[in-house]
Amino acid sequence: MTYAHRPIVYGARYSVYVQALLLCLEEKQVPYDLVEVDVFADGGAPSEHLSRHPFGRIPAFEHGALRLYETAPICRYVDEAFDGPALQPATAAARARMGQAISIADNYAYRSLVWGLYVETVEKPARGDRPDESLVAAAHEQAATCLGALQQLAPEAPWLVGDAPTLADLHLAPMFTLFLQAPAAVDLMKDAPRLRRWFDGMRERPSVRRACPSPRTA
Ligand SMILES: N[C@@H](CCC(=O)N[C@@H](CS)C(=O)NCC(=O)O)C(=O)O
Repeated sequence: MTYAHRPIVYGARYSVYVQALLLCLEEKQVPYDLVEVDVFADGGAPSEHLSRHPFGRIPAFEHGALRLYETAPICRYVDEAFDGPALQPATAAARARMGQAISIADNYAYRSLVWGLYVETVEKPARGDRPDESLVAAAHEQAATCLGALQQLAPEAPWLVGDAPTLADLHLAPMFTLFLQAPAAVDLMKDAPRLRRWFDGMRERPSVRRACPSPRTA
């Protein structure tokens, strides 16, 4: 399929939020351009990026005249504006469940799984820095709650919220790619066998292999 405008993603491949959007574009088989923006560069986000994203985060997105930021609504737009497999469930109840999983990711999992466990216990030691143990302890507790909550969303389903992958699976897979490298993940995942099976399925998807290479940070 060709489109009048090729979407542009502003961001960096190491970002879990950029990866979630790239996964969405890959699953829909939409060609896109990625314009590199490093918000962690010395001095913070480049000033021209603030016109795309007033909070200086990545990703930002353009499609023709439409400019968007915030990953969840961008992904909903991509799913609805382009051909390809539907990435949102058909029923209102299942769509609400999908939104709930995405909110868990944004409000609780990103901080604990990515920053509290991956960055503190994998990335910091790799660059010779010591983890902040109080931060790690708090993240561990929050991570356990996140895993329990995610397991309960659709206890019998193969994907996070049902019988087919949705935007929720794409939103969370990049966060899990980092989290699973943290030493604490071994024990935490023992209590989350459904999530283990889910992630084993996700990591086999060609989109995940392309969009979630192993990491730098967040
Ligand atoms: N709520 C934003 C979160 C995006 C986000 O936090 N991106 C991170 C990279 S994964 C970022 O830009 N961090 C820069 C910073 O915290 O200064 C979204 O959904 O897009």
